[in-house]
Amino acid sequence: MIDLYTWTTPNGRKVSILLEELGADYTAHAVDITKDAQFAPDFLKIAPNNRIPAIVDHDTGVQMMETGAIMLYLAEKHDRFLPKGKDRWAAIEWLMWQMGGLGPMLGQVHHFVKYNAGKSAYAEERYSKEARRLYGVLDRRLAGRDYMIGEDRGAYSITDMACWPWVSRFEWQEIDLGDFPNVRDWYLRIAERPAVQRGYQVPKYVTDVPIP
Ligand SMILES: N[C@@H](CCC(=O)N[C@@H](CS)C(=O)NCC(=O)O)C(=O)O
Repeated sequence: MIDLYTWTTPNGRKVSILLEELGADYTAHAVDITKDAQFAPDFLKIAPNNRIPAIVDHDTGVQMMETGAIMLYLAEKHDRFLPKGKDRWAAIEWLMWQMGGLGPMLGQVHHFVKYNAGKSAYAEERYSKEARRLYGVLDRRLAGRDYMIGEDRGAYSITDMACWPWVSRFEWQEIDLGDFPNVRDWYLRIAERPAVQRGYQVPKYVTDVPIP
């Protein structure tokens, strides 16, 4: 059984969507980052960077923070959603692109454009421009493909699951998906998946189990 410590944000949803896709046995615990729960000393023991999400896997004794690492761990543990051979490295390459580019830059757009509009014209322009550049990169990657990684039209993988929750906030980013038709089609294709719809709502049921 896995304990997932999370909140309804893009990084949290990356892991809850993967756990739902895997049909894994897990319990979600809410770490309300709007109330600074990520700074609680008990949470710090499993997430030294004070960011959600984090997991404790009671089957293996592994506990982890950082979504890129958690997604690779879960994909390997279940032998699913991480391609083999050359495509494995493409999956990791684009997962790192999400971790180092798409996520952090869109996070800055949320901060400056959505929540603090008008405070820094420079930051709004810089991160909005960077967001459009990254959507362009993703749109080119998805040309002629259904999913980001794999032969022919590609196969759904953790790389898609890592990028999708960030794109799902395109309205906050003032992005018109009509300008990026390959991203739009990919976004809608993944949005139809029942596991994605379930994972998006986590943590719906808040538990009071203490962090081990
Ligand atoms: N690189 C980290 C980023 C995690 C992260 O930034 N989580 C955000 C929510 S999306 C958070 O915990 N924010 C709380 C805060 O900023 O104090 C990961 O991928 O796990």
